[in-house]
Amino acid sequence: MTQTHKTQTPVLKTQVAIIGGGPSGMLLSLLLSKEGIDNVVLEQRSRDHVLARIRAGVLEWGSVELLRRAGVGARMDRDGHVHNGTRVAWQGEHTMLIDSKKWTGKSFMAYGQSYVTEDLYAAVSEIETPVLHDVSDVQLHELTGASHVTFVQDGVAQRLDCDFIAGCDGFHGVSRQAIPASVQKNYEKVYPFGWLGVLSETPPLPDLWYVQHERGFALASQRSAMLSRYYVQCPITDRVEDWSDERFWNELIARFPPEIGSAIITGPSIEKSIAPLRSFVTEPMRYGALFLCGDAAHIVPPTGAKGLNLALSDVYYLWRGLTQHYQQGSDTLLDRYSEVALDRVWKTERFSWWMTSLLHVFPEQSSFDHRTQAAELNSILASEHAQAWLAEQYAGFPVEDWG
Ligand code: RFL
Ligand code: PHB
Repeated sequence: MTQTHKTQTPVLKTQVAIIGGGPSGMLLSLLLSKEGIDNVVLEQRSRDHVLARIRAGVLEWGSVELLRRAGVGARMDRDGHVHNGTRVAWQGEHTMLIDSKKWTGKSFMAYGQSYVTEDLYAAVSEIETPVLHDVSDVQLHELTGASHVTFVQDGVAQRLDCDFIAGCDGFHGVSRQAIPASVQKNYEKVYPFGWLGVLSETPPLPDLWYVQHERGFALASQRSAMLSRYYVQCPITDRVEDWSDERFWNELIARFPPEIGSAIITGPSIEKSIAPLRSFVTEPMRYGALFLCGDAAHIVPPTGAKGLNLALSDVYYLWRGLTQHYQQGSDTLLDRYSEVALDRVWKTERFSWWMTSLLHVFPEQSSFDHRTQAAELNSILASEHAQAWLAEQYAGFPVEDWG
């Protein structure tokens, strides 16, 4: 990053301006810096705020390998928990293993998004790439011309000139809004329920469990040997205050088959929050110099554990494209970015929607719908082909090996 003063406004200059310092923005920054590509990250919140967010917990093997390749795999490999499959229970009695190792050769890793983000922040600050926190009023300009970003930091208006802008600023960010409505098409589905999540300092169940029950969906996950993460489907109108710890544990356990529910070790919650569920895709993911990555371009309901993984595969495609641009002077990969990323996005959107539809109770659901949901799970249990297909999708669609 270089700095000049044209008028009163300080003008910074870089090759790639990255809007958003979540996992997408920070991984992209790290990968670009390692290729010698100059970049600046603009993040609206403080570093402490970003690192305190509790979100995803499951990394596909492709994500694990990408993080290792970026040089941030050491703590993940030490503290993460490798799983060869995940379990599903339904109607309080049936169970099945989605054996991803058997059907795809791939495992997955339980390792919290907050740890991934911490590892990325540590690596980026070590190589001294600028990450500007607490910036406000970020605006994108001239996306098909002399692209630049303006923002305010510490009350001072600034301008960042750049070749490219990576919009990594999540679903509520500004980057997506900078694409003219005439070229943008949005697809959206909002689900009529939420997930109440609880973090507790208790030993988790050994496996991840996705649970369908007539009382609603439940999920048992983990962060470490002494940190559990659980979720129950709840009405979207509920507030966290409606859910005492006692009510949460009773509801969670009631949704599991009794022999598994009785193994859940309860304790005080250390975090409790309600998340809405949404499917969303914007097309295209590129407009002029702007490339959208991660939640800025798409949202999946968390039932398949895919949001962070999709964000990381977008970053992979963009990193390869930008590297080709700067090192080989060719834009063939950048020109295909939107098409290639969206192919994987839509397959994953379909899977996440399907897992959500299969495992949740919908308000308008009839007894017929409830029985066909159970019949679908019984059909998967009875078919090795269906189990293999489910395992392939849970393990994650291949990331096209390009560049
Ligand atoms: P993020 O994490 O939202 O980061 C965006 C960053 O941009 C900043 N920002 C701005 N900065 C500058 N100017 C602006 N105008 C800005 N507006 C926003 C924000 O402060 C923030 O720091 O997006 P990113 O990097 O694309 O990462 C996406 C993931 O966070 C998300 O997909 C996952 O958390 C989704 N997700 C899961 N994904 C998985 O792969 N596996 C899981 O097991 C999983 N579980 C989950 C989840 C998401 C959940 N919630 C809360 C919706 C479980 C839950 C409950
Ligand atoms: C989590 O650990 O937070 C988690 C695990 C699996 C999911 C969603 C969230 O599908």
